Amino acid sequence: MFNKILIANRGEIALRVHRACKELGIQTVAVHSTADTDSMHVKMADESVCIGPPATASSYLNITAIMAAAEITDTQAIHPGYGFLSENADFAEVVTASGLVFIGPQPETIRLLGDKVRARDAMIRAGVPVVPGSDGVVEHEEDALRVAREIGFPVIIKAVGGGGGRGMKVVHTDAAVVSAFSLARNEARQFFKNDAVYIEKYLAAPRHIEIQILADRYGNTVYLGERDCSLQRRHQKLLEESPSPAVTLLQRQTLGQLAAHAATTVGYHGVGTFEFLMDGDQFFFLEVNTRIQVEHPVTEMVTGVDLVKEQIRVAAGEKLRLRQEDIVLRGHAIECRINAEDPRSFLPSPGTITEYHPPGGIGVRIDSNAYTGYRIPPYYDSMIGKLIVHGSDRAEAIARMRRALDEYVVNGVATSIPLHQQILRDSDFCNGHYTLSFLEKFLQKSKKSPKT
Ligand code: MV4
Repeated sequence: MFNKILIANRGEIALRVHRACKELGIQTVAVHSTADTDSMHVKMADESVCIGPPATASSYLNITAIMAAAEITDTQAIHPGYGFLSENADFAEVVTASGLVFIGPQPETIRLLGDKVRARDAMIRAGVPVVPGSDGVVEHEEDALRVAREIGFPVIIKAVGGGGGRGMKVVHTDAAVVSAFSLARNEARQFFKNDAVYIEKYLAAPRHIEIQILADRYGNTVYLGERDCSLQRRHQKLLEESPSPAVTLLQRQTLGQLAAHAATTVGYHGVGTFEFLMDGDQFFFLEVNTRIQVEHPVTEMVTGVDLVKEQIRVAAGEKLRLRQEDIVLRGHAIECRINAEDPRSFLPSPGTITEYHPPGGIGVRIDSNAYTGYRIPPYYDSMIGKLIVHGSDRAEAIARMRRALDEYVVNGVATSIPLHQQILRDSDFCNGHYTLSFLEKFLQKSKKSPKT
């Protein structure tokens, strides 16, 4: 096992990783920008190194500065958290080439799965269902039109280097294909420095279901159930739950076994997430996330498995101690992301938290870097924490989440707490009847009849 890990991140995930390290007897090194000197992750770590000015390009994305911090602190491994450098194959390569351990899959695996066409191809070969679409990259507009007509409108044009929703174009007619094709390519070139695009059948109102997997270096892979992440606005997830109210036991087993098998075929190790769209009772593979995800706690709450500790253990070369039959789902978990933002306009609301009192009690977990007096810097994302509850079933988890949201005091900045309180009282949400388009409709509804 490692003696010391550098955590190349900030905010709640840096704290989350620190906590796993402490339980494993590992020393931690925090890195931070000059905007984060007073951050909780810096206060809690055993050592800290300032790696640059606030701009992420100069600090949390600054590979040279992070490697220098690792060098001077005599670190053995680097945990990238989520976002920032977590899915950057070049970073993973630099870490490995410096003789350190990158806590994540191998650089080649990150590169393979980061290329959405290669990933789709690998999944087809592993027997995983994908959305009907083009056979690889579409090079010319004539081909785009032919593929679109073959699979039938609507279609979606996606960037090979994309993910997370940027640079996608939905097309409904022949006439719109040509302009959308060149627009998608231009955006892809700008955002991802790669103008390659591909085409899929567009599913209008699917659910977003993702399977958590965990793999060691020796080909042992387990799946840890699914998360339903359909509740999102413009690709920003707001609330996640596990298990999904829409997924049956048989579907969970089938999809889980497929994901675990596919992970093994690409030599995956570490934690990973297989994203699927669920349309009716059909599942279609979208992409693999090669990082620990924001919403991992709902899986931890229903499985009792500490995913970050397991991630560190397999990165250190340990064999998986869990077999599939050891993974038992118990009860129901829900996570609400608490953002410092206006619940109506969704604009960030940076500033000082004048009063902070998190909820507590049975089945309540807070993963947050907030405290009374904390000044939220304007440079980074607006998430100030996550409220996760566990209950014996979905109804108890919902009641517990309502109770915990009512207890949560965050003064001085606007937060998404009121929005969550409204969602937790919506009948479609409470019945489990919601898709990716839920929130848009919900916000229109609440505009017409504002209730508190
Ligand atoms: C889709 C889709 C519908 N049909 N692909 C968005 C991010 C990227 N991971 C893929 N995304 C989507 N791909 C087909 N063929 C709808 C989405 C999508 C979405 C997916 C997951 C989570 C949130 C989403 C929000 C809007 C659209």
